[in-house]
Amino acid sequence: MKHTQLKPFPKDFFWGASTSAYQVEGAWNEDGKGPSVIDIREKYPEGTTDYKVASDHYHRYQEDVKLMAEMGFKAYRFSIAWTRIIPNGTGEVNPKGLEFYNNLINELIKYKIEPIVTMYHFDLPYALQARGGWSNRETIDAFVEYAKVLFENYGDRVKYWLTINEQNMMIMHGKALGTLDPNLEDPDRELYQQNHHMLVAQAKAMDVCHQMLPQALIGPAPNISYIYPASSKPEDILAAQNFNSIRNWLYLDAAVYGRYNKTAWSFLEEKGYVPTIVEGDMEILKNAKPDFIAFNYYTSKTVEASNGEGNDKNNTGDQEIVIGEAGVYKGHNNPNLPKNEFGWEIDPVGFRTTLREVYDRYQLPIIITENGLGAFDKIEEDGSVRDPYRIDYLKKHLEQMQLAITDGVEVFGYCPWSAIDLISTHQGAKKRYGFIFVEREEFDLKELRRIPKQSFYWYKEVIANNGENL
Ligand code: BGP
Repeated sequence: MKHTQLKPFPKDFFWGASTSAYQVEGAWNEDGKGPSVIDIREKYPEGTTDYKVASDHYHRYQEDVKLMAEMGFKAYRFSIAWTRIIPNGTGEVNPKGLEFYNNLINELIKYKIEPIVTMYHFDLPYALQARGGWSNRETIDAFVEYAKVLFENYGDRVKYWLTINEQNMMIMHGKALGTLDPNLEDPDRELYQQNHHMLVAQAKAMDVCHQMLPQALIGPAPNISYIYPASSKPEDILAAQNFNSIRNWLYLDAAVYGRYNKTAWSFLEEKGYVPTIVEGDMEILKNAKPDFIAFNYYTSKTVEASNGEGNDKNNTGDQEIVIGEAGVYKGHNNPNLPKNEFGWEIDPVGFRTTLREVYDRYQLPIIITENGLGAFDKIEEDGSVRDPYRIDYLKKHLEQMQLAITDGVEVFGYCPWSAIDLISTHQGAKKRYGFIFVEREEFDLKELRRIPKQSFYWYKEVIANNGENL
C-alpha cells in the first residue's frame, strides 16, 4: 500500500539499542559469578575469541551508559546474567551480582533511560545444564525462583521485562549459538521437550510478574522473520506456511494464546518430536498473558518445497540462514535480496511485512529488540570509524517500520543490535554491530577504548527528531 501521508513515530517512542550480558560484560568469573553454558563451551569456532573479557562493560558500564545518554537513548535493552544473581542456578543469591545490576539500572535512570531487561539470553547456568538443563523439569522452577529474585530486587525501577531471548533460535540453531547441550542423546526430539519446558517456565514467569508487580509489563522475545515462498508454485506456498509455523508461530501462539500451533504440532508428530506434556501445563500456558511482543528481526527467509528425498538439513545454518527439513521445507536463496558480508540477506520490506503479520495475528503492542548489520568496521587513519553501510541498513529498516506504523501496527520501541560493539554469538569480535566502536581485536584486547562511530552521530539525530525526516 502506498501512503500519501506517513504517521509519525509515537511521542514517547523508546529509541534505544540492545546488548546481552555474556556478549558485552566480560568479568566472566568475577565477584562470585558462576559459570554458564557459554563459559564452559569447550571449543569456539576457529579464529574467534571467547567471552571472558568481551567489551569489558562490567567495569566500564558508567562510561558506556554516558555515551548512550549522549546519543539520546530513551531505552536500553540488556540482559541479566542468571549466573551473576544465582551462581549455581538455584539456591544462594550473590549480593555482588545483585549490586552490579542495581548500579547499572540506577545509572540508566540517572539519564532517564528506560531499562528493558531480558531475563535470560542464552547463558543458562552450567550447574543446571549438568542436571539436564531444560530437559529437566526442575529448570522450570529454577527459572521461576530466579525471576522472583529479579522482580523483588529490581521491580521498583524496571517496568519492562523480556522473558527469554530467541527461544526459537536456541531450539533451531543451538549448535551455532553454543547453547546446545553436547551430551543430548537424541537432540532433535529432546530439543522440543526443552522447548516445552521453556514455554511453561516463561508462562509461569509472566504470571508471577503480574502478581508481584502489577505495574510491570512482560513479554516474550523470539526472533521472528516472515517466510516467503520461493515461487508461486502451490507446493512452495505450503512449504512457506510450514516454516512460518515451525519457526515463528509455534512460539508466539504458545506465548500469547497458550496453545500449540496446529501445523507445527503436526510437524512434531510426523518427526516423532512430540514433547511430554504433564497435567496442568496447558492450563499454565493458557492463563499467562503477555502485555506486548518483543521480537528480533534481521531478515526475511525464503523456502521452497522439499521433496522429502534425502535430508534437506545441512549444517551451515545459523539464526539467519535457513536449513531445511526433509519433506517440510527447503532453504532457498532469495535472488531479489542483497547479502551482508556474512551471507545474511538484507530485506527492509520484509521487516514491514513481518511487523504487519505479527500485529495481525496477535494484536499486541510490539517493541523491536534487535535489528542490525554485522560488519568488519575499522578505525580510519584520522581516528574515526565510518559505517555508512550500517546507517543505510538501519535507515531503510526505520523507513519500513514507519510504513508499518502507518499501516496501523502499534510499535512502541526500537532497540537495534547493538548499542556497543560486542562479541558475536559465533563469529567473534571482528563481526561488529555497535554504534560505539570498542578498540580490541579478536585475540588482542588492546585498550578497549570506546569510539563513537559515524552511525552514533546519525542515530543521535534520528532520536533528537523522533524519526522525522529519516
Ligand atoms: C541474535 C542474538 C544476539 C546477537 C544477534 C547477532 O540471534 O539474539 O545475541 O548476537 O543475533 O548474531 P551474531 O552475533 O551471530 O551475528
